[in-house]
Amino acid sequence: MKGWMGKVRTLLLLSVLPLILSGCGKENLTAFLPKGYGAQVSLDLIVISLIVMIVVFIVVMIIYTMVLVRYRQKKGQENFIPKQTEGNKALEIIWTVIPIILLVIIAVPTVAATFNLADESDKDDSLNVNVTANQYWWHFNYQGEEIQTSQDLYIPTGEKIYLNMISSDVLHSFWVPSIAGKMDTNPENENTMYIEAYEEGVYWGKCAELCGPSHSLMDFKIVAVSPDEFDQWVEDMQNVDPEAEPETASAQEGQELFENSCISCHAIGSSPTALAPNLTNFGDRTAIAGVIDYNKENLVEWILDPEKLKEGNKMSSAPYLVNDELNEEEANQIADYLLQLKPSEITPESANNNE
Ligand code: HEC
Ligand SMILES: [Cu+2]
Repeated sequence: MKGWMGKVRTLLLLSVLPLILSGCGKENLTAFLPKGYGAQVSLDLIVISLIVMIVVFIVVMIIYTMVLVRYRQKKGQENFIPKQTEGNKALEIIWTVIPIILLVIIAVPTVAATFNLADESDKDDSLNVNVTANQYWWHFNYQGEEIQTSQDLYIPTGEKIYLNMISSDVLHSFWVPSIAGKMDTNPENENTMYIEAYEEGVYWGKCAELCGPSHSLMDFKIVAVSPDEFDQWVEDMQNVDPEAEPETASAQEGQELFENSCISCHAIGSSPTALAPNLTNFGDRTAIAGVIDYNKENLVEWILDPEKLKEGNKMSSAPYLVNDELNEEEANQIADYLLQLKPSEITPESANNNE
C-alpha cells in the first residue's frame, strides 16, 4: 500500500510540474500574458477551446470507466456473450448533435475574431509601417514619417498600428506572442495585420517560419511607449544628422572607416536601404543583430567575424571581410562610433522602466 501511495504522489508531482515550468519563459515572450489586442483575442479563443476539450475529456473518461467497471467479465461468466445490439437511433442522434453544438461554441467566437482582426476599415487613418523580413533581420519603414529602423519596432500604446509585411528573400513569419498572433511574410505579396499594445514595455519577437541556418536567431522587439514619448522619438529620429561628427577622436576615425566601407550596405538616417540593418539608433539597441549580448567586445567580434556569431548571415560576404581589410584597432574605432549613435532619450530601457 505504501509503495502505491508513493507512486501516486510522484505522479501528482509530475503533473504539477508543467504548470510550474510554464512560468519559466520570458515574461514578454508568452502568449499566456497578453499585452496587446491580438494576443488577448487569441488567448480568449485558446481558453474557450480548452474548456470544451476538458469537458469532453472528463465526460468520455467517466463513461469509459463506468463501462469498464460495469461490463467487465465476472467470475463464472467466462464464456458468456452479452446481447448484441446495433443501430440505436436515439444514441446516434445524441452523439452527432453534441459535437455539432461543441463545434458551434468554438466556431462562433473564432469566426467573429477572424473577421475582427481582418477589418482594415481605419487603415488609412492609422500609422502604417512597412515591415521587411530578411534573412535574419527585420526592417521597419514608417510610412510618411521618413523614418527607417531595424530590429526594434517603436510604437505608441493604445493605438492600432498597421503592419504591411513583405519578405526580401524567403518565407518568414512575424510573431510577437504577447502582442499579437503570427503573420507570414511572403516575397511575392504583401500581408497586412494590425497590432495594438496595451502597456508600455519591450516585447520580444521571433521569426516563426524556418528560414535558414540562423532562423532561431532572428529575434526582434516591439518597443511600446506612450503616445507622447512616441511623438518625441519620431521627432528625434527625424532630426538625426547622418553626418554629425562624434565627440571622441576614436569615434571620428570609426565614422570615416564606416563611411568608406560599411555604408555600401548599412544606412544611418532615413535613406532607404535593403541590404542591411539601418543603424541610425544603434546606440539605443539592447542586442547586436537581434540576439547577441550588447557590449563593445561582442560588437568588435561581430565586425571582425559575424559568421562566428550568426551562421549564414548576409554580412559575412562583405568585401572588407573577404579581403581581410580591417584590423582589430579599426574595428574598435568603428564600434566606438556605432555605440554613440543615440538620437533619443526614448529607448527600450526607458520603455521598460515606465512599465
Ligand atoms: C554586404 C553588406 C554588408 C556590409 C558591407 C556590412 N554589413 Fe553589417 N550587416 C549586414 C547584414 C545583412 C546584417 C544583418 C545580419 C543578421 O542579423 O543576420 C548586418 C548587421 C550588422 C550589425 C548589427 C545590426 C543591428 O541592428 O543589430 C552591425 C553592428 C553591423 N552590421 C556593422 C557593420 C560594420 C561596422 C560594417 C563595416 C565594417 C558592416 N556592418 C558592413 C550587411 C553588411
Ligand atoms: Cu526568418
